[in-house]
Amino acid sequence: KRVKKDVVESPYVSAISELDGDTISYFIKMKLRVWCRQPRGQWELGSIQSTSGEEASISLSNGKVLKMARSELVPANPDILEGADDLIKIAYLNEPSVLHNLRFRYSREMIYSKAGPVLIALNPFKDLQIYGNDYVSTYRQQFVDTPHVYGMVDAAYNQMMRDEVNQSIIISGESGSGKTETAKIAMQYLAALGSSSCGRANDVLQTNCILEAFGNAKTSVNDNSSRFGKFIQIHFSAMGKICGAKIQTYLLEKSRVVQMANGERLYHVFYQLCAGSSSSLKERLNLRAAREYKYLNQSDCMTVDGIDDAKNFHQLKKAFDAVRICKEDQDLIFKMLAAILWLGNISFKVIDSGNHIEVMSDEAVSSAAMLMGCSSQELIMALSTHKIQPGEDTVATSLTLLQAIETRDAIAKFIYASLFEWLVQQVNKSLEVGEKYTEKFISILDFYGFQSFQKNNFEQFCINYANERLQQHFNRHLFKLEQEVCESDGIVCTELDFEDNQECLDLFEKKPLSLFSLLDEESNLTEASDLTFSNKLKNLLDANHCFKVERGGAFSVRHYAGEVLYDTNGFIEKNRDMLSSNSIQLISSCNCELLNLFSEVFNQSEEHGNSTFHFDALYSQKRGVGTNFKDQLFKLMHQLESSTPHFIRCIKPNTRKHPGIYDNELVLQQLRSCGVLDAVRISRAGYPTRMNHQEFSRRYEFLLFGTDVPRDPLSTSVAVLQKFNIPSEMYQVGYTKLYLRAGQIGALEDKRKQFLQGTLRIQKCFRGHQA
Ligand code: AOV
Ligand code: MG
Repeated sequence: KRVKKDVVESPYVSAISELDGDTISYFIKMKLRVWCRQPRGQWELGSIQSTSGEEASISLSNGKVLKMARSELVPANPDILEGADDLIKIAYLNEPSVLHNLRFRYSREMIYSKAGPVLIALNPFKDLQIYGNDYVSTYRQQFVDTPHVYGMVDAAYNQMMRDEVNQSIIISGESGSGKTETAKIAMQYLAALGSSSCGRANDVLQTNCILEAFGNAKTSVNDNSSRFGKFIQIHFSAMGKICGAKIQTYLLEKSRVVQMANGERLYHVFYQLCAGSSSSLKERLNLRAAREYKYLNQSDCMTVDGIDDAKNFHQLKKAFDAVRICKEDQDLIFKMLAAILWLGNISFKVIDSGNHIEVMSDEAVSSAAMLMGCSSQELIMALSTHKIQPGEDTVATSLTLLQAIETRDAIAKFIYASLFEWLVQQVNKSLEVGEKYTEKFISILDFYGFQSFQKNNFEQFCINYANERLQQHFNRHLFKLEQEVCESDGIVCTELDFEDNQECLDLFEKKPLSLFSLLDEESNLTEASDLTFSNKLKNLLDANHCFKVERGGAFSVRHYAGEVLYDTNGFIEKNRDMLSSNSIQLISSCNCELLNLFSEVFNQSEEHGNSTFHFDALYSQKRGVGTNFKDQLFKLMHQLESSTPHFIRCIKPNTRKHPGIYDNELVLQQLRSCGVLDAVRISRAGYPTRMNHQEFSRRYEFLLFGTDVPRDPLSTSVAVLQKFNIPSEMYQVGYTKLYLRAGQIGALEDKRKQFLQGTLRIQKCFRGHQA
């Protein structure tokens, strides 16, 4: 189904335009409640007192009376719909109504709402008493059906057990919106349902502690920000017990090993190690306090309120034990971390009138060398020289200061990233599911949301591409789901129009002229730079509708969630992610089990022609970080597509990380970019109000008084609709539910109100007569 452009740019524009002029006229005629747009863009509730021409005079709830243009008014929903737990139930889907509804619920600590099949989770920024064993059993026994992560996970679990189909829970949202917490809440629920005597469920929960220590850090936005994407499959036996798990991680933010912004921290584990290690470990690692390490003290932030690094270090060691990482391996891990910290303290002296450097031979060099298992001299050579091989003879040239710093940092980043990957492998080995147990699984995806900053880099480029893929999955699924609902309830489906973002995806991935393939092509040229890359894009991609060349080597992409400007600075280098041949040689020759293991990737890359780039191999075609990520994502999508998805959208109600504050603008922008409004639109296109026949007849049956009231709810529903002359094109009658077009429920509510007021008047009058 194709395609209406405005849907993508702003779901709200189309949501609002759903309300044709007639609806507003009706509201004006009936003097109903409306939302009025105020000068600064915010909305106020009011009711229409009188109208003349294009103007209406509105009385606001604070008593003020305003004159407003019709175009500044949108319908408010009848009281009965206030705080609806599903946005689909809102009769008039418009910006202020959706925001008001979520705000109404948030102020009553109802942080979860549905938008059709999607669960919306507003971050409460405080501990709510809505989790734990009692709640698990309440949801397990289905005593309540108020929206909750537990409810959604329970449905997934039941579906898995009943239909034997794998399930996935896809969580997205901005940084700090609550994805990781939500994923943990989901895992807790599964662990509670699926725990057995073998204790696997607890082991699976312990992985969170390890991954968070190594993959999370304090950022300016979130004190416990995940700097990687995570996909965990939790496997269940035929009896529904957890029998293993498998974790896949994506795009760890490597740069955070060596630098961060002020007020932020590196990965938690560095601080944990410094704060929590025993004196004997400290001695073995020659470990100092955190503030003595340059990587750590670049920022003024060493500790975080509410985070106890020493305590977390003990928990980390326990978690290592739980997933059977032996003490020797634990020691090796800590050694690598200490080596990275000492590498950061290595400094350089500029010689040769500023052109070259010398490594300061001090404690930093000797400690780093000792921990890595090489001699100080070998480390110094790797950090200060670059070998070129013209023919047989090797010529070593001295590096500049910038090159030396880059080389040192590249080694640190390489060690850390390899360590992270290796750890995930160890965890996976420990939680591996034996062949004979392989049954079904529920996977949970905790992935970075769409990002659009003033300046966007290679990281945002990859992350937004991933979101574009997930969005397509989301849209296609909802569309399919809606059709299934219609079919099973025996009604005719409305023609849905939603934008498919294939064109934007093609821009990224369709060979030969795609952003990723051109980036690899350029990365493989020795003389390439970010400028040659951006020129190439300009020449070859200009015709694509989703692509625009911008000034200063930048370009912008029209994503489903809005246009994003990317700065090509650093693209080539980050895509190559290379290590100098000197560094590779050093790492391979170190007397350290882990480093030897990590260096195997270079041998493999030569054999298989993929994996990482490095200086000496630039002439052969290598795949860059971008393409590898794309391939990883293809696999992920394949896994998601072969499972039944459940979507959770996390929303951050304020940027101050405070409970109780709800910032309309901020919420709105997130609802847009996570596609929630599209979801609502798709799910309610045509017939937004859905009520089952029992509910409907219970509420409106009495309006039929004086006529023969039919017995069954379905006939009652139809009789009510007919009595009030609701035109037949305004509704459809399904087997289980009534489907009403926008505005119809409001009209019926008015009838109901008028009728009740009439009855009240008659009663009063009657009593008056009696008196
Ligand atoms: P994120 O995963 O979405 O950000 P988190 O899950 O780390 O966000 O949540 C951020 C913080 O919000 C947590 O540390 C909690 O303090 C609070 N929080 C979130 N959800 C809840 C909840 N249900 N109950 C109580 N507090 C909550 V990032 O990983 O930065 O994208 O990269
Ligand atoms: Mg997170």
